[in-house]
Amino acid sequence: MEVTIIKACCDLGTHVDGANLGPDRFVENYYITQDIKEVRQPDIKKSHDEEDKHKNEEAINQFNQELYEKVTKTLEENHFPVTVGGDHSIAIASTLAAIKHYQNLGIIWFDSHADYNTFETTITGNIHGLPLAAINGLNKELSMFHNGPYYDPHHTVIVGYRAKEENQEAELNVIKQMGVTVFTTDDIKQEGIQIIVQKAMAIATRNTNGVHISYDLDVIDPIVAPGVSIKEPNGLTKQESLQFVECLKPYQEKITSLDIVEFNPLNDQNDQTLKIAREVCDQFLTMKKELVH
Ligand SMILES: [Mn+2]
Repeated sequence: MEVTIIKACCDLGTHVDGANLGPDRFVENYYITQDIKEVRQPDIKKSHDEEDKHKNEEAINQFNQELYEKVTKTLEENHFPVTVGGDHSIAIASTLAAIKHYQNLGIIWFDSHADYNTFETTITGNIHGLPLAAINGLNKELSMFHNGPYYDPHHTVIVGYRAKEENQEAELNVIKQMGVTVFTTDDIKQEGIQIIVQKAMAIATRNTNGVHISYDLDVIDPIVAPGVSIKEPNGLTKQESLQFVECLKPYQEKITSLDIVEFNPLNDQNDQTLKIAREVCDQFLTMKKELVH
């Protein structure tokens, strides 16, 4: 199966600058033969207004509409889309384009944060804290370019969660009410990544046509992957973060689409994070190449 890399150059979803530079750095001198598409954020002044709970919403929606169209086109060409971010708000477009195409998908959100805020629970108003709730059909303002279907929370799984945030209780309440499954970093440390991937994929594949994988690099410990916008200590080892993809291999036919997000080259040291991001991408490229459709 052919793969297309879609560069989603956007950092409007976070107050930290630099994630918009991630995709260019990612493909620079990276010897891949895949098709490349790109979307660039509009040149606006970022909102830093504390009262603003919808920071840069209009520009993000404009960006995501364009990205949605490019991912849709990629799927129509029968290519496997790898969307490289960019902050995680870009996944609203990539994931919804995938479910539009396949109609009924599960999702694995591999992330140290739940990204499950609503406009009611968010304290910062940074939209990269809201995308997973948006693709479960909440925060409708963020998906006006999409007329359904949405991801069913019962086939939505967060893997690697460990963030301690001020509004954690409110966010976790929404997750619980919606029926999303959460496996924490502690669960991975206790049970091993293989068991957790098996459990997560059982939930995401049950009665669905496939699974989207959204891989946020901040799930990895910031000591080995510092090149992200929001660092969460006590994360996964480099080995665990690569094993995650290895463990997905038995399910390769089920995997429809991928994001690799939150690479921020301004925070990286000696290209450590860049190298891991490319290794993750290489693993998926190999996996999909072995699949002849
Ligand atoms: Mn995220």
